[in-house]
Amino acid sequence: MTRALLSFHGNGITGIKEFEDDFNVIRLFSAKDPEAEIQAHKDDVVAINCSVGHKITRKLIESLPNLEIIATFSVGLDHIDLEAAKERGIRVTNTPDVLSAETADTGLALLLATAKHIVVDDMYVRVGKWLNGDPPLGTSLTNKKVGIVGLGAIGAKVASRCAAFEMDVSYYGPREKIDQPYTYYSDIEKMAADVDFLILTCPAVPETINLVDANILQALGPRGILINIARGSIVDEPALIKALQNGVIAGAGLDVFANEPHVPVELFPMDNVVLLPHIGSATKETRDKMGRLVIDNIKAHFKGGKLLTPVI
Ligand code: 8YV
Repeated sequence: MTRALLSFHGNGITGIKEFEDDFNVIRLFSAKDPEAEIQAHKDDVVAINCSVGHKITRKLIESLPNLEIIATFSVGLDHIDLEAAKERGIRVTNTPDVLSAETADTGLALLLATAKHIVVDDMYVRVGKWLNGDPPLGTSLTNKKVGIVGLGAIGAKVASRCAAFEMDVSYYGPREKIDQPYTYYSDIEKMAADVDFLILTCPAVPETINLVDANILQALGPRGILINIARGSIVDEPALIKALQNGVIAGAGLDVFANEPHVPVELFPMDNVVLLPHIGSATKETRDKMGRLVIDNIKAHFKGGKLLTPVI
């Protein structure tokens, strides 16, 4: 058997060439008929290299009898059927930590851009509107309250950045973290009612799907701004659109959407939203570190070594 590696993507700037010494690399991302490629190599596939947006379903896992490891180029795992992998004893790795600071920076960029109208004001200059007067005023961050949903590795980096901006930081999550200096809320609705900015950094798991619904947006209120750098599925998107249309909240900065790369067209004409194409971790430096981790995890597995960042 020639060992085959199913690659759903090119592994960023790190690339997948290094795999060629050890595997027959199946480049699904450039295949004419990816499904036919999978079928043709199904008995040889021992590893999967995937990322967000590549659904690693139970059906796919079960169709690959010799699969040993799934390495995802992401910290998020919501695209992988972990139960199915666990049942078969298939190892799963992700890319935590190396992207936490980067993703937090993107969160702050969105927060600043939304509150201070950076994107619309850039356009204000370019289209010559400034010649007719100054644009509407923005909103300060200093001394404002920010509530972070999920104080994990990324949330903690968002928190320390917000603290540096002299904001009053609180967080919501399944449990209080006594080593953290920020105010804990066990009730997200209460926190949303108390803060000016709500920043989502939690993973997409069954407990967080549609966590931010019409009630939470109502609680955040007409001066509140929502920032999402987590997953689109955490927000009830139709409810968010309504809230933005009706002034239930003041604005939103969104890096993630429920059905990427499709973004609800209702958001396009709104000048109180900033929309990004899921660039949380997207810098050369961070993507290179993520690509390296994917390669090193797969190599370690087949050398019988310890996985660097195991999930299961
Ligand atoms: C993706 C992300 O990995 O890590 C995650 O969970 O959402 C991102 O960093 C990136 O968009 C590549 O698909």
